[in-house]
Amino acid sequence: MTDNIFRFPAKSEWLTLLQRPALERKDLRNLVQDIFTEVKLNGDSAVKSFSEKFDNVSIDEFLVSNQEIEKASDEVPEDLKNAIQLAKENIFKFHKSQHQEINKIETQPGISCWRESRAIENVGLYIPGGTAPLFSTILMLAIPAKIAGCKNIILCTPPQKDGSVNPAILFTANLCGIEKIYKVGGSQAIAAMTFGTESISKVDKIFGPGNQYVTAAKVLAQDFGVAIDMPAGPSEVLVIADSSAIAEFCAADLLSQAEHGIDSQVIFIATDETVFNKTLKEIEVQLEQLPRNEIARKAVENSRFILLNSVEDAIKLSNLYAPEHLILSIQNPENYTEKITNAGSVFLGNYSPEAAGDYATGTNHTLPTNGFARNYSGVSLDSFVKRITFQNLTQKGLQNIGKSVELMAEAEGLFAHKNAVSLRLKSF
Ligand code: HSO
Ligand code: ZN
Repeated sequence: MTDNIFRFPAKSEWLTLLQRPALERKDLRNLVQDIFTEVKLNGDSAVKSFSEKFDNVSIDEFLVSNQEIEKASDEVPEDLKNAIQLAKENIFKFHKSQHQEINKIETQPGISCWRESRAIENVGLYIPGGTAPLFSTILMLAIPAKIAGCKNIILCTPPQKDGSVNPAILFTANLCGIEKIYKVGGSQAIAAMTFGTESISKVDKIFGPGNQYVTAAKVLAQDFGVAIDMPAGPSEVLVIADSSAIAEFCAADLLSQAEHGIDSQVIFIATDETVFNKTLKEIEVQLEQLPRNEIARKAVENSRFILLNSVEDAIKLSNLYAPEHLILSIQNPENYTEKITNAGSVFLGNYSPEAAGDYATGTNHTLPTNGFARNYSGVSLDSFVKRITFQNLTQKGLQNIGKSVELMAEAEGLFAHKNAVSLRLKSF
């Protein structure tokens, strides 16, 4: 791990040392394009054969039945159900509070302008299966979709080898009121939601994480008029620690992101040498005890451990990196929040682990990765609505701006535009 450790690097080195490992994006476009063409042409039968080919599972009925949902509910332990319920309530409260009242503005006497939100009607949620079935992501997507008032919310998730779906996924989807859950994964699921098939309906926007095939398919879906939440990249956390930080906590936070995947990136910046050294040791100790130790170790190898002189510098460096998650294990963290310019979600103080936000504080865990925190927000209620602008002009309002519009239209050479105003002005 020693080539990951940087003690007091010069500012001129910061950018290079923060470079994310280049994503090994194989050119999947052609493969995904072929899948799209097939699914568009042959619907369910194409989806079925791709599931057989890529997931080794033969599914005759994609739609999960009520019996399957009931069985899943019996299989989820009561205490886990209660935990999911608690998370649901907090996520609901926070996302409900994001609702904005209509704000009518009179830009000039007789001219009022306002915006109204309308739900995106048809949304598709993709939930990966794989080594860690992320049922918590269902809460993060379905709850704001419901609050927004999306009419049709469908969910696709890959079946396990025996054709079943992880019970916690089914339980959570049902708890959130998702009526249509389909056992379909991979690019074929994204293609099905893009074009619609006999059994899977076409959607307007696709949300959710996935492997590189799913991400490539989501990117391609946009060519067919379907919007996406954001292109998902590997998970990241950046922890800033001063002398008040607790090394065991820092190590645990870093490893909690590292265990997501071998390509996860964790960055540790300390301003105190004792905390720095202790955290490095503690990572080794905790790694040994983790069931996903091999995954987490690989991610740690890709990561950076940096010692700096001040919290101010640490925040500057963090802003340059634009992490998906930022943890401030420092004294009086609230004094620094204004200085944070690029981050997906921020956790303040020693008792705010990222894991709490991943599941249950109420904030959304679908966040911008790979530097996109510079220009994207995480998923929120806004992600499930469009905003329509309205304007209403009285005679007086049109008189107030009429001359200006005429002049501008004429200057652009657009006389029909000018006329639309002139005719009205003359009629007054
Ligand atoms: N940390 C992940 C979200 C997640 N964690 C789901 C656990 N379950 C997003 O980067
Ligand atoms: Zn996580």
